[in-house]
Amino acid sequence: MRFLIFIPTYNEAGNVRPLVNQIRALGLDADLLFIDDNSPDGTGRILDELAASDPRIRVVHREGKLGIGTAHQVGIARAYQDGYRTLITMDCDFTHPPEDIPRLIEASGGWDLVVASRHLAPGSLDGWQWHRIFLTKSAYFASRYLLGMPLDATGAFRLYRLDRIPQPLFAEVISPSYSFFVESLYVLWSHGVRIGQIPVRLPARAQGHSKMRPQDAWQSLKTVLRLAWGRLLRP
Ligand SMILES: Nc1nc2c(ncn2[C@@H]2O[C@H](COP(=O)(O)OP(=O)(O)OP(=O)(O)O)[C@@H](O)[C@H]2O)c(=O)[nH]1
Ligand SMILES: [Mg+2]
Repeated sequence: MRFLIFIPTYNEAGNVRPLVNQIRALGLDADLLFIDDNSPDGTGRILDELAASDPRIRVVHREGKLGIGTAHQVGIARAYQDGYRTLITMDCDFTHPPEDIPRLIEASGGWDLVVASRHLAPGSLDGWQWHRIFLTKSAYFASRYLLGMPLDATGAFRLYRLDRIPQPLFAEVISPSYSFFVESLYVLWSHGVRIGQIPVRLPARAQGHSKMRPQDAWQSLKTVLRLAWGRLLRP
């Protein structure tokens, strides 16, 4: 089964090569798509070198930091356009271990979308800073009790069965940044897309720095409240 793995990058110069090597070591029939937002640390140049030596790697360069949500929108649109039936999305910083990709694929038979969940196995967030654990748990609580969606809604480690998800649903997702994740999951969920989960243990970021700022968490909370309000008003 040929599929696409999409990875957005911003200042991941130390991570891209080892990540590609680890994914390749799995021996999957996968093409890779990166979207780099003109990373000041030269990630885009390294990606171009990787793409030059591997025809299954493609790189989209955008002129500046346009947000992780819009990067995922472009990645998803490209995947549909290029006819992939399955799309996997993940971060570049090894918080999404490549060795879990086969488990996502195994789980995808019965679902339209499979989400890696940090809330199913004990110790999933070992080694994370307390404030990130607090944010992740709060987001899970909000997703569960405000949106009625008992899912790990804020993570990017996902498998989309594009052959089963109508593309126009993604046009309803408007968040440009981190709130893309909870919004996209809610939009798909509320349109009856069948969403499964696999338990994952996620290590903290290996190298480089987080791009998530306090205003991104605040924006995600505002998005949840907007969606919850819409849910209340729904007939
Ligand atoms: N193209 C693009 N990629 C981005 C942008 N912001 C973040 N990324 C990438 O999206 C992925 C997730 O970003 P992170 O900074 O790791 O966010 P996070 O996982 O919530 O934060 P940490 O847990 O601290 O790592 C990484 O691969 C980043 O390089 C952006 O504006 N544009
Ligand atoms: Mg990260």
